[in-house]
Order: sequence, then C-alpha cells, then structure tokens
Amino acid sequence: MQDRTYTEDAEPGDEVTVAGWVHEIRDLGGIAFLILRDTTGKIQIKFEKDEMDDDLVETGLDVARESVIRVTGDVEEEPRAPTGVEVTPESLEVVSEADPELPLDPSGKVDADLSTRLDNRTLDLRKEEVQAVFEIRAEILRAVREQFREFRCTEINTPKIVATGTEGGTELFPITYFGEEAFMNQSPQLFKQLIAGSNVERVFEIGPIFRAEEHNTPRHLNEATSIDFEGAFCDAHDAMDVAEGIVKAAYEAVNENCSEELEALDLEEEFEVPEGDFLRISYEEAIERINATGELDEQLVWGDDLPTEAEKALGQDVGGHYFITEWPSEIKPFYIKDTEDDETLSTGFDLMHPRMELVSGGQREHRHEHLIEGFEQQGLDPDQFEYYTKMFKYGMPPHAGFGLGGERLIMTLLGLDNIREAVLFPRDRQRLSP
Ligand code: AMO
Repeated sequence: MQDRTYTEDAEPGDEVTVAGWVHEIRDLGGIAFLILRDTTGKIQIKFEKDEMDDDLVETGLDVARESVIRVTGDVEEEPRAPTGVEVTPESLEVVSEADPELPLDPSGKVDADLSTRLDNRTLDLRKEEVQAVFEIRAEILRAVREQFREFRCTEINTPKIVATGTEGGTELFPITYFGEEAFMNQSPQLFKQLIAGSNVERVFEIGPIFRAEEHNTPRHLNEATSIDFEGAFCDAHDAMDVAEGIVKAAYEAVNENCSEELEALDLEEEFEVPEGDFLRISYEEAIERINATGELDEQLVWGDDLPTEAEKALGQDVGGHYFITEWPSEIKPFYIKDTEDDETLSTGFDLMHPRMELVSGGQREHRHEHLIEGFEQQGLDPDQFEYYTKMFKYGMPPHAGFGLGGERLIMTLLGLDNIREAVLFPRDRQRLSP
C-alpha cells in the first residue's frame, strides 16, 4: 500500500496522504468540506471551489457517503475544523465507491435497531461508539491474559468438538463427526482439570463455549466466550481470589488505557473501578437477604436455584460485586467438591455483578471413587468419561477453578443493555448468519 498517514497524526505543515471513508460532505457554496474518517478519527478536507481544479472539486463533492477515498494535500491549522486542522487537497482518488443507498447510517444521525446493526456490522462498526466497545473488549482480553500470566498461569487451547457434554445434557449442540455423533463443547471444564493435574498446574483459556439454551434473553448467547481458570493446589477461596483479581484487572486496564473509548461511549464520568474486596456471602445468607427484601412473590427455600428476580434483588441490596459461596451440593455439577464437614454443602461459588452472574467455580472432586459416585448421582455414565476419570488414579492434586463469561464481563463493565452488543457476530435463536 501507498504511504498513508492516520488522521490523528496529521500535523500542520505536513504534506500527507490520508485514506478512509467519506463521513460527511458539507457544501456551503463557494466553499465545501468533506469529513474523512479512518480508524483513528476524522479530518476535514477543504474545497475552495474558485481556487481549485474543477475535476478535483467535482470528484470530491459528488462522491457518495461511505465511499473510500485517498487524499493528498497540505495540512494547515484551522481552529474551526473538528480536529483543529484541515487538508487542502492536491489530489483525490476514489478507491471504492459506496452505493448511495446505505442500509444503516454510520454517522449515527438515523437510529438503527439492533437487528439491522448486526446484519450490517461492517457499517455499524464505523460508528465511534461501536468501535469503542470492541477496542475495550480487546483491551480487557489483553489485560486478563497479562493478569493470568502474573498469577503464573499458562494459556491453553482445548478441543471444541467433543464426544460428551459436561454442563447438563439438554444444552448440547450435536454435530456429525465422520458419521459419529459429537457435540460442540459447552465448557473446557474436563480438559482444564486434566491439565491442572499435569506439571503445568495453573492454566487459563479464553475460548468459545456452545450452549443450546432455549432462552432468548438479553444476557444469553448460544456461542459465548469463556474465560476459564484452573489451578492445582487451589481451594475455592484461592480460585475466588483469582476471579476477583481478573475482574479488577479488566476494570483497571479500561480505566487506564481506554479514556477515549469511554468518552465515545459517554461513560467517562460514570465508569468506576470496583473498590475494596468483593463481599463473600454464603448461599444460606443470600436466600435470607433475598427473602428479607420482600421483592419476590414467593419466599425462597434452601435448595432453590436463584431466579433472575432474586439475583436482581440481592444485587441491589449488596450494591457491588459479590460472591455467593457454599451452594447446596445437589444444584452444583458432579465435578464440584463438597465441603469437608457437610456433604450437603458444596465448595461451589458464583461471582455476581449486581445485574447478573458473571462466574461459576469451585474446588473440584479430585478423589477417584467420589468422582465416579458423583457421575452416577447425576445420571451420567462414568464409562463415557473414562479418558477423564482414569487420570484421577495417577496422582491428581486438589484443584479449583472457575469460568467467567467474557461477554457478561464486558456488558456489565460498560452497562450495555444487551449482551449481543459485546459480540461482533452473535449466535442466538434467530441468528446463524452473519
Ligand atoms: P457456567 O455454566 O456457570 O459454568 O458458565 C460460566 C459462566 O459463563 C457464562 N455463560 C454464558 N454467557 C452467555 N451466554 C450463555 N449462554 C452462557 N452460559 C454461561 C456466565 C457463567 O457464569 N464449567 C463451569 C465453570 C467452572 O466451574 O469452572 C461452567 O461452565 O457468565
């Protein structure tokens, strides 16, 4: 590609070639302005009709919005221009002409519904505030990786095509694998445990999970990004410390490195890094507090899972991130270990944002016989999981971990209304393409 200057780097006195999209054209008669937009921002291109070549003026002012152009010219200071500088063009090339009928207006003057936006993501991502969400997403994932490395974890990648499910049979997507039934993986759960039992000890993975959930809600996806951790010689409290550290690292990185993006999203005032330790309350205390709010039609009893309204009521009551610990064993999966002195209580925990659940985790059952019993109690056939259970016979250390919903983290951090806003191409009940 020809040398090209990003619009934010154009300084008065430079001769530059800038390339990007036609954001707007304002024709004031004798003078006209074209606003060119690239990934770094916008720059004004000035056309003084009487003093410039007619062809150049015509090409510049007749081009359809959102066409791609390349402009060469001198940069001058102009306090009235949006970025304080403007370019007087010497040449202008239309690189790729846009159809004047756009399905979506990237200048944001005309609102589009979410469905139209998702159908036209390329145009949608030309909006500053939408680009900002994905710049922040990238920064969060970078910071999370760095924080895991500081916690001495090794990044792993595990298969997404598997022979069995782990998170409940009804939420599986079946596929055909060379004539045999297989599934899209719901979670790296068993693989990350198998590696925590190796010399690698502490692992993390950032990857897709697939859930054939029937729900079509603002906080469920059928393909989500899970941020998983598993650590040998960790108990549930150690895993909670890691989860808390990861969530805080994400907030801190956004606070430090994304001020422009927060401004584009109008969040510069509102955005706050969570302060202090996240509260840890037991499941028993959680249901007492929820019942005491009086927000629920029916009182919760021991053993109930927490419905959405209960999570909301408790979230409002607590007012910040918090953990719910010691869930009843019967509502946690087979791989979660019971507490030492009470087998009806599990070491399972959830990390909650006041709006929703972000994380599930716990200490794992690492004793071979107990693990086999757990499978049987949950109606699963241990023989199908032999590749997993047999490794528990060869020196499996106590271990713990968690799964953090990547999009839920982004959604709650930015206060997005819909989880789909945090994914480029969401998969849900209605969407299989794009
Ligand atoms: P769980 O099924 O609770 O636990 O998932 C962990 C976290 O992943 C996110 N999540 C989702 N986000 C969007 N759409 C979905 N359909 C969806 N499903 C899950 C949530 C949730 O808290 N193996 C365990 C984790 C572990 O124990 O390590 C697991 O998958 O934020």
